[in-house]
Amino acid sequence: MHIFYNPDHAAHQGKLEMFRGRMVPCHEVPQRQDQVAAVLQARALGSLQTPSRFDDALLTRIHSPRYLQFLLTAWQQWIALDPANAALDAIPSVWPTRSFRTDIEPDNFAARMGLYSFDAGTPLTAGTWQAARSGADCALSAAAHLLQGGRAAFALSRPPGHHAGADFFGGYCFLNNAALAAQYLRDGGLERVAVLDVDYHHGNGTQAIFYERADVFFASIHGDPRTEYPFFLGHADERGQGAGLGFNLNLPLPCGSDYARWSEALELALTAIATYGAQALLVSLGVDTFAGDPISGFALQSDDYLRMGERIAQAGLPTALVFEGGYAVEAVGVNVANVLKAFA
Ligand code: OKP
Ligand code: ZN
Repeated sequence: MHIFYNPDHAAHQGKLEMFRGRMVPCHEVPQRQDQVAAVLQARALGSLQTPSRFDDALLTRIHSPRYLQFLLTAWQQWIALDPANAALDAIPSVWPTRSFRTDIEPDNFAARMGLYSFDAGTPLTAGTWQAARSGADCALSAAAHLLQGGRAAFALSRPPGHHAGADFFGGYCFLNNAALAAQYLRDGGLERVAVLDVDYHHGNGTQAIFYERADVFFASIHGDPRTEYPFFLGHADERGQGAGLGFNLNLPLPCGSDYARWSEALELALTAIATYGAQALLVSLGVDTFAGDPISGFALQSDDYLRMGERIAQAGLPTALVFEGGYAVEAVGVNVANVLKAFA
């Protein structure tokens, strides 16, 4: 198993996120990736490799140029407001909701932060661009490995990506690593690519990016958005639109779901992916479905991830797995390693 780890991930280290009226320590911390790397090495599940550097132009296959330009320069804009801002993270606080315009990029920095985001839980820091950019390289390296004939690769990237849309960040995500990898496979000549998102939270960014396309099938198993983040997308009746109608599958589950329940949804997702005729599989691998996860509501146990990996491997497709969520830091390594074991 080829494992591409993000050597720059710790450059992104948010301090606080907004939660129930107060600022609380960020859940999405560098120790998450370090913990996964340590367990993968201890269990000899593959060699950790630095990703190749891919051309910036690949990012515009998924993200808008003005969004990328903003992310690249946001920290400089933030400290230009006041040098003392260097000690703080930049956090959005105002958004263009229904009836507002989004075609004009405001001159005000706080307004630009709101234009390009959807929540106040995602601090932008001095090293966010550097970390997210190298994280994207990990996902692209994993995809490139499949195009070279590899059977499986793991992108150990943080920050995560599946909530990031074509032109917005949020949910701890800035660049949509799985979408970039899926597009890379398409551009490399594969005609039908599937994304299976098993993170506890619905991958709203990935869904939105491919919603009107038939060439990338998106399937997601997640906490019901009526009660769970990101709330405003991820319902079962979202099946795609236009040319993409029928190529989006959402399988929301109630809080408390255990592996018996969860694995029924996995069967449905993998059957749909097989019927679609996918030539390669991207897995948005969040392990925040774990019973001990501090921000999620499913009840999977560490051993369940062994069965999850076995079942996904049974699909028999070239597979790139991309790290997403998982916030029980002491268990995140074992849970990811258990999934990868079946591919190693
Ligand atoms: C990212 B991934 C908002 C806090 C809500 C956001 C959860 C993001 C999960 N103020 N928490 O899907 O694991
Ligand atoms: Zn998640």
